[in-house]
Amino acid sequence: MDVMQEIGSSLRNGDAKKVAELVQQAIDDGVPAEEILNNGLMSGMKVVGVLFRDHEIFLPEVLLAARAMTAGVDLLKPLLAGGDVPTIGKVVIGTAKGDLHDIGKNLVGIMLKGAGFEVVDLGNDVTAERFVDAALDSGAKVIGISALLTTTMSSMKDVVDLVRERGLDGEIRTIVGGAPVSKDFADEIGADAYGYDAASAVEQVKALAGV
Ligand code: B1M
Repeated sequence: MDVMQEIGSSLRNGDAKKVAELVQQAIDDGVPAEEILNNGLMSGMKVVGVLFRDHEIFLPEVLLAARAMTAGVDLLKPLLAGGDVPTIGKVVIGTAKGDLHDIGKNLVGIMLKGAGFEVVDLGNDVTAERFVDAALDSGAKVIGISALLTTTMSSMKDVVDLVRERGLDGEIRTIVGGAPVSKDFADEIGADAYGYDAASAVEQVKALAGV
């Protein structure tokens, strides 16, 4: 088994210590951070999702896998975010109301910081009011909303609608993303952009912020 497969299987076993050790080993061996993220951690988490869907593992195991993933991502953070870069804009991010999944949203935040954005991270289970108020308070021109549940995708529309209701469209732009979200859904709810993954989120936010 190569180190990427070992990272994946240790993540599936919820062994945060082993994941951290292996990720560090891969970093020391010069494996690019994006490769460790995609071929090790994300691949492992994909399998966890399938096993959970098929009732072969249960919530406590998924929670342990999530902790193991976070341990790995924490080590990759400085590499993904890069060095000091000049600030090019401000973005408010968070996970939609009712949704506690934050690993993908955190990755989007890391990559945005790496690209030079100041990121106001509101965490998870964020109401439409908190998103819009935070953008107004911080002067952010973009709000990024993540959702992992089909049941919380509708909360994204609440944010887009509230931006409109307050007469802020054009001034504050919205981008949505997360595993169940699609470009069609983004268009349907009137969001300004859709990010497929963290890297595409950065490209889209740059375009929205005009930088
Ligand atoms: Co849950 N969960 N979960 N879960 N969980 C899913 C999402 C599920 C698909 C699993 C499954 O059944 N196969 C399923 C949803 C089904 C559905 O809605 N149709 C599910 C369920 C059902 C649930 C609960 C309801 C289970 C229960 O209680 N019975 C519950 C809900 C809790 C709640 O939110 N209210 C629940 C709980 C949990 C844990 C807490 C145990 C844990 C989350 C821990 C945490 O996040 N801190 C968890 C996990 C880990 C998962 C899976 C296994 C993995 C998610 C993840 O972190 N992926 C997930 C299965 C899956 O997605 N395959 C599953 C890795 C992450 C890097 O990817 O988040 O997709 P992702 O982010 C990507 C892109 O989507 C994109 O960029 C990221 C990087 O590429 N992206 C954006 C994300 N946000 C973006 C924003 C953007 C742009 C791009 O712009 C703003």
